Amino acid sequence: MDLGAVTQRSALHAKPSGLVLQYGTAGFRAHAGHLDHIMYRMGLLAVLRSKQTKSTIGVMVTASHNPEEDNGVKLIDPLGEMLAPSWEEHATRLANAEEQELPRELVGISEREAVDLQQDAFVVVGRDTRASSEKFSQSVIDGVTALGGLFHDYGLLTTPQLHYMVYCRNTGGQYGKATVEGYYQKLSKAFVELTKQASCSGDEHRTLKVDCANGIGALKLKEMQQYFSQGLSVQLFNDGTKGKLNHLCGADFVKSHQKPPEGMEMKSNERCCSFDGDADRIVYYYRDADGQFHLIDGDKIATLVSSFLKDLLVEIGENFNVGVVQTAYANGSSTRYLQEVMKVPVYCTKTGVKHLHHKAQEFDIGVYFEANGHGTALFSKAVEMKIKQLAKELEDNKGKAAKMLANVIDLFNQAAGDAISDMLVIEAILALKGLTAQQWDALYRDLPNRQLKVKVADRRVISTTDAERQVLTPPGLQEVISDLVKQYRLSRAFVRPSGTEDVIRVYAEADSQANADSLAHEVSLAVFQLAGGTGERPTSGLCG
Ligand code: NG1
Ligand code: ZN
Repeated sequence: MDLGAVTQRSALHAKPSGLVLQYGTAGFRAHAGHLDHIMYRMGLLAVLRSKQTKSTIGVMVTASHNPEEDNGVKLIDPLGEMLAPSWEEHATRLANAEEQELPRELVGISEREAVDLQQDAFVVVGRDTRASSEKFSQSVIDGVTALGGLFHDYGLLTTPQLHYMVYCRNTGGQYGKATVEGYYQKLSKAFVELTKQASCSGDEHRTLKVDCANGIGALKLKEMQQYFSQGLSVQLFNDGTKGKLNHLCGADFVKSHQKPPEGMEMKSNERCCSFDGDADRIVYYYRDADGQFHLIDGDKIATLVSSFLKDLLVEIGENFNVGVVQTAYANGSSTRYLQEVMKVPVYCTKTGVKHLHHKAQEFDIGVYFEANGHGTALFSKAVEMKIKQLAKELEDNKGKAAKMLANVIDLFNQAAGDAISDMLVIEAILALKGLTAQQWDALYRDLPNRQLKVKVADRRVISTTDAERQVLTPPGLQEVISDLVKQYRLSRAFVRPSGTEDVIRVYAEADSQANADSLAHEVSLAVFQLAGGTGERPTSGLCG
């Protein structure tokens, strides 16, 4: 390890002294002005991780749905997964080491993780469309080369595309070709094959309006649409040519405000969807004949997907174990529907896709979605092989079902939640089942809910247990929340520190919107009082 070169180059990416940042739910996120040293150091860390795992590691520069002024970075592990938790700690330590401590910290990590420094390192880099991202990806590359690592810069990519590239490269191309073209071809082929089997449905069923959050999704969908146009035509809005990234649009805006994005014309009963800023989340929605807006979130996507998969499994007579993984943010109605009507086992993990992803890997087929629309379905290797073999052997309806399953496996991004891949899966299922958005929405009725944010002096004062559904500290807060919940029907509420923003998040649901709003407000007040709220006391009617 040439520590001289590392230190010398680090001076060009100097850490503002005293600045402390943490590797959170999705890597580092902060105002772009605070991040250059983090980028350089994540380049360094990626080299160590690559040497240790003897694999290609990914570094993605993005802050997803955060405002344009923010940015962020996360590392992608060999199978396209989120970075292992022990390395998140290394990331935080490395990020917070003052300039003179940097070499010692690097040596410490290498020793603790038994990194063979003679090993080659290869890092792939991708970035979103933020103004600061290009320069930041250069800082990452500076870090990679300072430690003697080799790299490939993919330039502009959606986050899930970079996960896909990492997975392809570490499976010797078995999963697919590690190029943007390879990604388009693999997904589009599976989609077109699938939709060919749909009985002819009217044109309106095959047109979809997509709000791209003024982000990278617009560029990539524009490039990709020619590959799948046989099965679907997409109309792009908020494509980045006029509006600001994530501003009054995108999946996060639509989900948290429960209203349509600006910049999209919606006629009644038109099927619409929104991506977030780095295209790893998707939510659907429509207006009914009375002009009322209806949101179809990640929970309903998980329900649609798992019911489709279960039907096909019944058809081919295979009894694979299918599980659905959610977080505490899943709407209570969705959990009830999955368990009681669909008879699917449902598990709850902590927020953050790495938790859901790992849980989903325990099943033959694991479907996981956060309510905000981030998710995918995972198929074990054995199941994939079996289904692909049945697709060749079986005939008639069974053969048709097995072929559909084989294509669905190829269409889902097995490395990460992916708005483009999920969109194509959903469109294929709706076409095959002949369902409109309204019919899909009618599977169950969401319980009214509200999310709020509370500012506190130090969000670490709140700790949680039971997959974040119960508060452990500060003392007394859980009792207050439990008492408040008892005052409403069909109610539930919980609070947790955000991993991507400096706030406490509050969630409440109840039998009516007014009650969900009121419960969320009362819980916010309790958080403000018992967990060291700062600034103005929460006022009712505020939307998080
Ligand atoms: P935090 O800020 O930790 O709540 C948010 C989302 C997560 C996840 C991450 C990463 C909610 C309530 N939280 O995390 O689900 O998607 O961002 O983007 O939606
Ligand atoms: Zn995202």
